[in-house]
Amino acid sequence: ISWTPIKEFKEILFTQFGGIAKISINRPQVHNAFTPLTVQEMIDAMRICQDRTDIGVIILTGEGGRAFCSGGDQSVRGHGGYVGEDTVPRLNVLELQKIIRSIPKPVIAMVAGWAIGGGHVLHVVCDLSIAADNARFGQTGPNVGSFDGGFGASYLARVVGQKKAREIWFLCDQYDAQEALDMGLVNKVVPLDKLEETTVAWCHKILQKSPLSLRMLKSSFNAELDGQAGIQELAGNATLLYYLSDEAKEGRNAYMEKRQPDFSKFPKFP
Ligand code: 2NE
Repeated sequence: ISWTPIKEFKEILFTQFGGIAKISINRPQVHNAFTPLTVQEMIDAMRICQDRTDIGVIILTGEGGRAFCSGGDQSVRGHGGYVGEDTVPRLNVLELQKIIRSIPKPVIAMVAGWAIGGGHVLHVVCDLSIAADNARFGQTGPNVGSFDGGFGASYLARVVGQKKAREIWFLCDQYDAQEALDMGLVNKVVPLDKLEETTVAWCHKILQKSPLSLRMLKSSFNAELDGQAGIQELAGNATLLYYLSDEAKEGRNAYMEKRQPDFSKFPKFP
């Protein structure tokens, strides 16, 4: 597979293969732990993916084959958050999680090796997760003085159930790929050397589907869980669909032409 660079970043690789974008954390020396800059670059890349109409699906992964992501880089954890060059402590990974959930295109976590701590939460919030047989999953917060009580707790519990989610956080055990599959934490397990090929094949299947249908489905799945913000997302998509209709265009045209709108020809569906 020949990936073409989309944009140069310092701590991630951002590439494209047809309608597939790949965002890959490039800090393998620390098992792809993230700094505020890594996260900001992933946010920028996600925004580009959202705006680009030729991109239909996004792969989130890590370089090196030994780790997806090991969470926040503890060496830059300061007083109140993770600290970058601007010396401001941040937890901007929470913003990234929200973007992964709300971007109207499927996001697939392609997990080789460690998906641990905040790195584990990143795969949890992706729409789908495909794991290599060397993948290992777990939370470490209570070991290192941290926790993620947002999606990292509540959405994890929706995925694997309350008992299992509490076990994952309270014991901080590590789970192999088969165990993750058994608890519904990942969609598929494949040999490491088939990971990218399989993920790209899934992407190609998705790219053949109706993009508006996928968009509506993603926001529908979110709406049930995300309260008013979820309904806003779903309703925004309803507005998009309505704007595509002649009925909505009649309203706009009448306003622009300074006349009364004539909605009489539009059916009142049962
Ligand atoms: C992932 C794990 C279990 C792997 O163990 P192992 O033995 O295979 O590798 P090793 O030797 O621990 O790691 C290789 C190098 O990567 C660094 C290590 O310090 C080591 O560096 P050197 O000794 O070779 O110099 N490294 C690995 N993870 C790192 C990290 N997160 N930050 C900085 N350096 C890291 C093992 O490495 C591990 O347990 N890692 C720590 C996982 C962790 O606790 N992550 C933070 C959780 S909190 C969080 O992510 C978070 C949150 O809870 C809420 C909001 C935002 C973030």
